[in-house]
Amino acid sequence: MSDRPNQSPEFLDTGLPLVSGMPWRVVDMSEATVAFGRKELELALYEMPGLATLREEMGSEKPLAGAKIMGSLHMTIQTGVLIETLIALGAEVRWVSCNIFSTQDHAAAATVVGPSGSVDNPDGVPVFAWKGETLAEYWWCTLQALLWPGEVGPNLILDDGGDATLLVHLGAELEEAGKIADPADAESDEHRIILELLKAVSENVGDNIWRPMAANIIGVSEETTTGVHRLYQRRDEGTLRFPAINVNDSVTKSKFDNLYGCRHSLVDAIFRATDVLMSGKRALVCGFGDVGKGSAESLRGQHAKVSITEIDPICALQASMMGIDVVTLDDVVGNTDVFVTATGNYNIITAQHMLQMKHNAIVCNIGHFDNEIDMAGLEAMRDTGEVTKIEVKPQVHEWKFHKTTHGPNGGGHSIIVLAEGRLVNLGCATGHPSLVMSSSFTNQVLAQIELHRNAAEYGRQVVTLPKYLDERVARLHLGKFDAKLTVLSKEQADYIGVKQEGPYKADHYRY
Ligand code: NAD
Ligand code: 9W4
Repeated sequence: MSDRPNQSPEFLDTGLPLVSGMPWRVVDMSEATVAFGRKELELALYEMPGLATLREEMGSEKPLAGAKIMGSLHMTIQTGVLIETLIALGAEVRWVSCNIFSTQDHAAAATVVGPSGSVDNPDGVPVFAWKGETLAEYWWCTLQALLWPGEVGPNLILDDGGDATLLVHLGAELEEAGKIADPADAESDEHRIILELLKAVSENVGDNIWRPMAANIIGVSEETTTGVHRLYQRRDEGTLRFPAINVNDSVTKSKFDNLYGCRHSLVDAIFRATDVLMSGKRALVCGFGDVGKGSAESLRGQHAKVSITEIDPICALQASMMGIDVVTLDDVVGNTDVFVTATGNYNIITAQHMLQMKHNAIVCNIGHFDNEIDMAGLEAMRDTGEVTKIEVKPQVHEWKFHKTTHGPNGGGHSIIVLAEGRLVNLGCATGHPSLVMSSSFTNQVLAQIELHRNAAEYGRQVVTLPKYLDERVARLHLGKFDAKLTVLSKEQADYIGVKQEGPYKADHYRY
């Protein structure tokens, strides 16, 4: 950790000065950790051809020269490759994680040191992130990355979930209203921390911080559904202060994040957690959207007998056309070995369902972040002594029911719950592989370049990247697979009514 002296008061109970002036803050800058991070960054770059090719093609042109990008996105190895690509294209960058648990500390340390720096003389990017931040520390980190030394702030945001965008907007709104944030008005613990931060800034730094910062920001690119949803809300309310590019809905982002990523990481997570053979087992995937489709394929790849549940007849018909049985959970709950939720909905597997499951059935969620499986119901049964929770290892728990009679020797049965009912591919494995993230992050880089060049043309709107850029992201990845595209002749292009160089499909086309 760096330890520059500072006069600023401590922020809440973080032990950190509100405005730190620290050049970065990560938790482990040991030589071994930095070397491990650097090696993984090198390996990941080779698996992120979109980013590598953008560096080769545009590195000398520096299309991001003058861009000051504040990034709020999981500080992982793949994100390190994204950050170093933005730098290679000429940007200045400051970074935080968008989740208190998602930082890979070796990635954060190696990104601070940079490719040509050393532990004693870091030469990389100011990163403020570590695994296991408190919420107060999390918002402190976000503030540090937004405060740009010698400047009013960044001119671009790269956001995942919308927290950086939120802080700038709330700050500017309070300043405009001439109000000091009142933590007593908070709607939640996290909201109170945000209001404490804004109050502390106005009292200790000034009451004209956020307005100039917001005015200096020409745009934001947003990674996820949640963040995009918040942006459309602001756009509709007329409170959005700068244009936004919705990266989430690029085809090359969503297919990779939802379908191919989960196809890779579901079984990976179950294996790392349990080492149980999937072949021949009965597996049930609840929800057959892209995440469900990827999950079902993941399990079918292991020759599990996969069934799905659906509410939507179109998705149910798609499953039928793949030879997958469409069933209801109630009908199969007693003879299924592995349950996976992927609906984006809540309360899919209830405690009542769990009472009926086979002994040692595996239960996990890869969909909405924490309530597709009714863990609260299970906890309530634990309070009454009906069930005991036994830790097998972190993220793997046996829940032993005492009142059932279909367990060993007619006693109570157990189930194995992974990742506490949260996203199993993140809790029990390491999320998406680099190649999947390459597709998402290449969209991010193109979005940042587009905003840096043309933000003024967009107004305060939320837009997706034009299809020719989505196609460009795909093109940038084809070489990795030795894929050779057929070139459309002029006559063929005219015949189907497209340009030879694309885009090849109408905007409403569903891939
Ligand atoms: P989607 O909307 O395409 O698919 C969800 C499907 O679930 C839909 O077809 C819907 O009809 C069905 N469904 C809804 N309620 C149901 C119910 N009660 N029973 C059965 N089916 C039901 O969404 P998606 O893109 O597949 O994403 C699903 C969830 O996965 C989202 O919450 C998303 O945020 C999350 N996600 C997770 C990861 C990951 O890495 N773990 C990656 C991407 C997305
Ligand atoms: N990760 C994460 C990891 C651990 C973890 C409370 C203790 C998402 C996308 C990418 O969210 C991510 N532990 C948690 S929550 C949690 C979240 N808890 C909850 O109890 C444990 C995450 C994107 N991504 C990849 O998928 C691969 N590289 C990437 O950048 C990363 C992390």
